[in-house]
Amino acid sequence: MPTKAVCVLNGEIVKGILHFSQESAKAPVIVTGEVSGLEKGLHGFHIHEFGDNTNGCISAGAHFNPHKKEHGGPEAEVRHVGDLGNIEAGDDGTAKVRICDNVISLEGAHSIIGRTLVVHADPDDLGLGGHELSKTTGNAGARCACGVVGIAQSQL
Ligand SMILES: [Cu+2]
Ligand SMILES: [Zn+2]
Repeated sequence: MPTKAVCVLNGEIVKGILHFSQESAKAPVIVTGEVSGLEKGLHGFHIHEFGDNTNGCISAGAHFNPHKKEHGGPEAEVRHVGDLGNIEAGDDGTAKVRICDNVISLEGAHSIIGRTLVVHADPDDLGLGGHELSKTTGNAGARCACGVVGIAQSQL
């Protein structure tokens, strides 16, 4: 049985539902779903460390980074575990998400269960932008919406 998780994003304007599925502990995690209410273009998409939204998305802390590495793109060798890159919204403000990632997991030390998924206002420069924030956050700007990743009903 694959392990499944779900995240509901409930920002002021930005909304979404993301589904996570993993066939086994060593298998990639498939992330699918839709995010609406975005400005057209790229938006940083990360797992942040804490599943704490007491002060909105700010309480989620920094990018999930158990190995104390620099920020990077999802395909980069040096990245935070939580670095999932960008999602891209079309003219209608909706991003259709389909990500396959080999670093995040739904179990073990890289588990994202109980942590927060954040969608940002700006593009993640994947660590390459030369901005003072490039190597920590990808300079992705404000947190438009966030939600805690939780265990899903397995039959869904
Ligand atoms: Cu982020
Ligand atoms: Zn990062």
